Amino acid sequence: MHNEFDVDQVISGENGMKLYDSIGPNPRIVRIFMAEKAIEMPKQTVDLRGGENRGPEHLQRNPHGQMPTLELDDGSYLSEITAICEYLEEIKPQPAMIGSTARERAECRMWTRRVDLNICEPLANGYRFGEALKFFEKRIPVVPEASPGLKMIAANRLQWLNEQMADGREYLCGKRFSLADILLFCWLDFGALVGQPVDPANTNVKAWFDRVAERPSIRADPVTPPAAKRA
Ligand SMILES: N[C@@H](CCC(=O)N[C@@H](CS)C(=O)NCC(=O)O)C(=O)O
Repeated sequence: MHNEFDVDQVISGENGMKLYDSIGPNPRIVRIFMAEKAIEMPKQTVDLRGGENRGPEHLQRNPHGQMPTLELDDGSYLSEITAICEYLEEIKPQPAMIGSTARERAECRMWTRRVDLNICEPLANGYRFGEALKFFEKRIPVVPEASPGLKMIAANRLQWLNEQMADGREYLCGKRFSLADILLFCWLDFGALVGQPVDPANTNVKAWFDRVAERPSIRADPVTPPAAKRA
């Protein structure tokens, strides 16, 4: 298994890891995280639109049938984007995208969890149970009547975040660009394509979004159209 002394191999992609990749915000988050840390590895595209991620071969990699999934050098697999990013940060700690100290790491995890639970997940499920219902109803349990409420929660918590950012911070963790920013950015970028744009009244969030959008890692990996046609 890797440790932090494998850094050169991690950078050169000779480490035996492989990213099972696809369209969608979650794989994009991991790709941007890797780009920020200059981590390269082979990628294998899985056809999410065609449902390959729900087929037996991918289910054996990730029993949740979701994307992305990271194959490790011993042939085992990791999924869930935050777990994948935590693993990559541990084997290549610099540049730190989670944190260099216990305090920094905790701060990033706090913001990652806040935006994930309160904004990204409700936004995603608002879309899956709404515009993308026909696409997702054969894949996951769906609750169509929850869609408007979930969208309302995401919008409400974004407004809350806008108030938090009135302190003039550059990024969610102050001056540090981190995993929390990548996660939120990718979901808001996607939200704008599926009927959940950021309310322009959230001027602090909008300024942060425009700042993050200029990063080379983001510009090099633009948002892709949603997999689902409108229900
Ligand atoms: N909690 C998972 C979510 C993964 C996820 O929902 N991935 C989407 C792509 S953005 C997916 O696989 N969608 C297709 C499907 O569920 O069939 C993570 O953190 O990785």
